[in-house]
Amino acid sequence: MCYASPMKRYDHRGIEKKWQKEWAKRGLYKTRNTVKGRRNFYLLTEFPYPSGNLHVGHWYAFTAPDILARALRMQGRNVLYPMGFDAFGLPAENAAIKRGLNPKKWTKQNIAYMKKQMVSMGTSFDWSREVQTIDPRYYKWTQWMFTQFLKNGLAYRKETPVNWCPKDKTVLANEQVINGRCERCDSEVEQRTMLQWNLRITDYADRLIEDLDDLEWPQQIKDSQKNWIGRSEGAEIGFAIHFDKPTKPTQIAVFTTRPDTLFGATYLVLAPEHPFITLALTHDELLQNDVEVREYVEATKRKSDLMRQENKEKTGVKLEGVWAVNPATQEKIPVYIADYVLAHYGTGAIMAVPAHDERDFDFAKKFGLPIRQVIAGGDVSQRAYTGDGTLIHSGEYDGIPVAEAKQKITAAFGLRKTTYKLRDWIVSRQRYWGVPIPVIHCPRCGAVPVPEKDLPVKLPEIKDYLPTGDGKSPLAKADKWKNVHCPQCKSAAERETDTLDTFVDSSWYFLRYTDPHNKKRFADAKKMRSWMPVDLYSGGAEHTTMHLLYSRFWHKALYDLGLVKDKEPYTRRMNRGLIMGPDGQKMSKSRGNVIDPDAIVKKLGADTVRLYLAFIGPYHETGSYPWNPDGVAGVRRFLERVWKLAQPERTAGMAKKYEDLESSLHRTIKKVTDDIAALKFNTAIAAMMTFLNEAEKGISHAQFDTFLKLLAPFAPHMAEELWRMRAHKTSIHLEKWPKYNPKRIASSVATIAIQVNGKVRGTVSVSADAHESQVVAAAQADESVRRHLEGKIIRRTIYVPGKVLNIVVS
Ligand code: ANZ
Ligand code: ZN
Repeated sequence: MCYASPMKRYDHRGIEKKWQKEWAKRGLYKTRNTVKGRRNFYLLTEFPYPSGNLHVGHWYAFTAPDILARALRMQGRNVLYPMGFDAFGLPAENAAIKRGLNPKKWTKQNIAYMKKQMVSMGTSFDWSREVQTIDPRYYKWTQWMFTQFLKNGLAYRKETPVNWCPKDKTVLANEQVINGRCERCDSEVEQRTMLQWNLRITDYADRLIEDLDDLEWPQQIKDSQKNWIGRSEGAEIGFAIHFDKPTKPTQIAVFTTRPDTLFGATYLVLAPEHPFITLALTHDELLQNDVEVREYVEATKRKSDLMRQENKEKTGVKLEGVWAVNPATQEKIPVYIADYVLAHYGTGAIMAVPAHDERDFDFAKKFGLPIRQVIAGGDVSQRAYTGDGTLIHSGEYDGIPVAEAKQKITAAFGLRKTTYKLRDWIVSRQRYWGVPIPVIHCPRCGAVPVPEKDLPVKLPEIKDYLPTGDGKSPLAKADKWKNVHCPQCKSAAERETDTLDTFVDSSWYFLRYTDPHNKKRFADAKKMRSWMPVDLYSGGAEHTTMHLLYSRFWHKALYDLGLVKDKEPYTRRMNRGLIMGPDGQKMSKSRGNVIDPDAIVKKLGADTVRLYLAFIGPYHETGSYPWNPDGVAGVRRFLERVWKLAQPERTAGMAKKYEDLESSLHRTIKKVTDDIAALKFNTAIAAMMTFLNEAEKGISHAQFDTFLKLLAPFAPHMAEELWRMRAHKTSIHLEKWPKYNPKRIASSVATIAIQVNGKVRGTVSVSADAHESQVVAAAQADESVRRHLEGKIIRRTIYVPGKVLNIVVS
């Protein structure tokens, strides 16, 4: 008999608040460095800028790995899943300035709010390990590491050509310039030369490439880093330079990856910034057209390297009165300056081979220069031939293939040389909101690192923190702070007033999580040992050639100084996908397609949003997934059905096992377990949905308990509520993960009758949920069926799942 008992409503709001409080009170996610019998797992997800509030992307970044963290804990691992804030830097500072607020106040306010939001997601972060890069107790160690680098020659100060953002009034790293524009504010970037602090990342170029081999990273991420580092094997070849005026000849070296084409070099091109030009312009009798040259040099200054590399009409100026000699042919060839040759790549000079290089071809056509083919294999009348072949018009080298000729011509005329696209990392920022560079400039001793006992150099509170645009940080005006005595000789000296790039702050934050309160070291060696290297690092694709590369370099530098034990910080890396607006476009305020997660959490609950985001696509792939309101409603309905099924009147008296459901349950356990491990949260959820369909026909108490445990990492609040409703006294999140019985899975075998053109010809045994294609394959392998298929063509198949397969042949 059935009584309409008042069913408890699924009140997500009450439930979620209640359990979030309770978990915090019980310290459920406090992580100890070691726990007996549990292996450690370090799961890291990139920490956010305190921009104001969390968007859907943050939800995706934090809640999906949270599923893995929770599952791993139930599976017996000791999991570190920490969180913090990358709180210095331009975005926060710009936002504060826009609102007329002090950056510190603004940042702190945002952190407080965002933390609340992160709790509202039901994330299992251990907040006792929170790291904020603006905390002097943290940046003391950022500064300390910088001083170690300085003492060991890894940090140096140099007049450096830099990208200057006129709006943000600061230097930008190459990585922060996108198509000639500032990554943050989209202003066109200018070129300036400034005295800057650099880190020697280029010293690590080879190791940054080679050590990728040992990492379990997607190939695509490895390739991006390799391309960014851009190692080129080639040769340096010297060209003699002669003048029309009676002046002593000199030499210019070029870098080439095609020494085999030397006989086809019909002119030289120098970057307008090449030191030879600077020198020639001070001896104006050398250049017959020095005015024209000077003008071109000036015009080039207004262009960024990226603009110069764009494929458009070539420009340049011939140096009148100057000649080069091709060392292979002894021919006199003209010398040009052109902005397509970059000053800071290779030697800043090239030998131009128009027959075999596209840019040189375009240039030669425009300036009427000779095009001499030296590699057979293609036609060079319309365009350059860049393919392989054997040498022609190359004297004694004729008939030799390209690869061999490269070796031979290099040996005869030049030196082997490897060049990189990667530049040293400029870390000076002329901004207030950052870590002060811990250096004191002394007129006698030079740049002196601030001694450890005087660290941290605290960022002073100043009134006028607006960027000045004069190339100096606002700290330059903080006289009281700036004027100090030299730590070495005690003379009057000045502090460095630039601050560090925020990518420095984030280059080691994951080490601090292992020992966040240490006052004596950046982290205790033993504690680092228990967690490092990070087992899985989840992040955004935009960091592939920035943070991800910088932090690998930083880690290697620490490794070389004996400060960490691993060569690489992250064993596995994954770049997650992007959540798009419902229209499939990138979410943006101007498009009006921004989804506000807070509103949905209020209406439908954090569990729904978590589950929806986990369901939206495979987590380890970098696809883009449009937000679908129907999908959200769908997962909410799923949760409501779970809720309903849990009500006492549904499971009352269900003490006996529902045998039919048993094998399905075991299959679901296996599928959810495997899929979580593979980060395929979407198919894990699909499996739970399938299971629910069956369970609604009848489920026992024990079976339902097992199901709840599978659900717990995904919908932690609901799972906890239902668990406790069922009179369990302790948290479901402390339960052991269910194990499946392989026998139970195997027992779910179905016998399928196989028909050929409507007549039963045999039977096959397959797993009950086998796909049609699997059944067809099994049928084709069956002896008695095969006899009826021989010599025939399968036109189509009709499958009644679990029962009959009809194969239509003719
Ligand atoms: C002669 C030549 C002949 C070249 C040929 C190419 C093809 P990657 O692979 O990117 O390293 N180059 C060298 N320095 C340059 C600079 N500062 N600015 C612009 N271009 C520069 O490219 C190396 C090639 O780019 C070099 O090889 C040089 O042109 C050019 F059939 O030398 B090659
Ligand atoms: Zn001194």
